[in-house]
Amino acid sequence: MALLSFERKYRVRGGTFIGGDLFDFWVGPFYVGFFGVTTIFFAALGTALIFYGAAIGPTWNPWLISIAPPDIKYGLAFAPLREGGLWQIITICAVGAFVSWALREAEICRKLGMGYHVPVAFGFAIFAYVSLVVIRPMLLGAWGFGFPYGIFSHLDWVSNTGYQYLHFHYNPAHMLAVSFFFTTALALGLHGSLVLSAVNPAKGTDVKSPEYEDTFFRDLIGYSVGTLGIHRVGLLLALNATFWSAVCIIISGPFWSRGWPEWWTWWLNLPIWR
Ligand code: 07D
Ligand code: 07D
Ligand code: U10
Repeated sequence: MALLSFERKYRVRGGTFIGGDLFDFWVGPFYVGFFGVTTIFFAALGTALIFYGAAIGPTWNPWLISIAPPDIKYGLAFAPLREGGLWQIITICAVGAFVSWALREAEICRKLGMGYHVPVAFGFAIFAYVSLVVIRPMLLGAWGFGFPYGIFSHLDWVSNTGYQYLHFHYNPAHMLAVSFFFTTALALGLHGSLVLSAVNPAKGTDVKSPEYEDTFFRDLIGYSVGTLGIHRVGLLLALNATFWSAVCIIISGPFWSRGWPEWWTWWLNLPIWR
């Protein structure tokens, strides 16, 4: 069935979590739904507030615009708008927009009778963001520990926060996260290239079946995880990358406040060296 006629066929009512039929329609290719409206609301408000922050700030240079969180002295209280209050409302808008987007994905899954894998996966990205601007600041007792919203300023925050622990590479959860990110890229490189080599071969040659893909890896490394399995592996790798990222930043401060190299003294203190 052609894609456009398939879309017409599945565009039927139902599957919504909330709002019944009210927002159960499409605008062009986009499904709207209750959570489409809340997405637009939070995203529009958050973006408008970033523009407002830029307007009262020192620059319109897009690389340098920055909306900073409140000073640590405000703790977990609301701060005045110009002293971090904007950052707090923008954070609420961001969480609102991201969660709305995930729920809109889930409604689309229900309409199509599909699994919830995509919204669950996006949930891990939201978790990483929330760990940076909600969970860790709350554990440390001040919103001021969140990162500033600006292209370069957020890089400064990452660098400063890293050096606060002397050598962030020694954070064991950071090591796991980095390794999972690298492995995700390796897996996607292998998967993309293998599929293209089989189903998009040189002109005049036949498209190859999955058995060829399996055989390639059995010949090469003695085992093939299979054509369904590689997608499970990919998802698992990507989710772990984000999950261990969230862990590595949540433990930095709330659960380990010294330099990360020092954490490894447990290794030097193992009784086997004595
Ligand atoms: C390709 C999907 C499309 C998404 C894009 C990003 C905005 C921001 C806002 C002017 C893969 C859209 C960007 C909406 C405009 C204003 C106020 C996804 C793709 C194209 N970062 N980060 C970038 C975000 C954090 C770090 C680039 C967001 C943490 C480092 C872009 C968040 C830490 C580097 C960006 C976030 C961190 C970057 C490219 C949220 C640890 C780079 C992103 C909401 C995770 C790189 C100048 C990309 C760069 C970069 C956006 C959080 C570290 C501006 C939205 C605090 C070290 N980050 N980032 O391709 O070039 O993502 O920076 O959490 O080197 Mg960042
Ligand atoms: C948080 C993004 C969520 C995004 C969402 C969606 C929009 C809409 C709209 C396009 C998690 C946003 C959508 C806005 C856009 C349109 C239309 C993703 C998030 C919800 N590090 N490090 C990480 C490496 C060093 C430090 C993570 C490598 C130094 C700190 C990852 C190296 C020091 C923190 C990672 C390296 C240091 C991190 C980031 C190498 C600095 C964190 C990925 C090779 C001196 C952060 C949860 C991530 C973290 C983090 C990789 C070096 C410090 C594992 C490869 C030694 C302080 N680093 N790092 O988390 O864990 O993505 O955040 O040297 O906070 Mg690191
Ligand atoms: C994968 C795959 C696979 C495929 C695939 C893909 C993974 C099996 C089959 C998909 C992969 C690709 C296409 C590859 C490229 C993708 C990437 C590199 C990832 C990064 C992507 C991007 C950078 C693109 C990002 C673009 C986005 C997010 C779209 C932006 C769109 C919007 C902001 C609109 C969203 C729509 C919403 C929220 C609902 C609908 C709303 C409207 C249309 C607007 C009008 C609003 C209303 C009608 C509601 C009214 C609103 C109200 C009342 C509130 C208003 C309030 C105010 C304050 C204004 O595995 O193989 O192939 O393809």
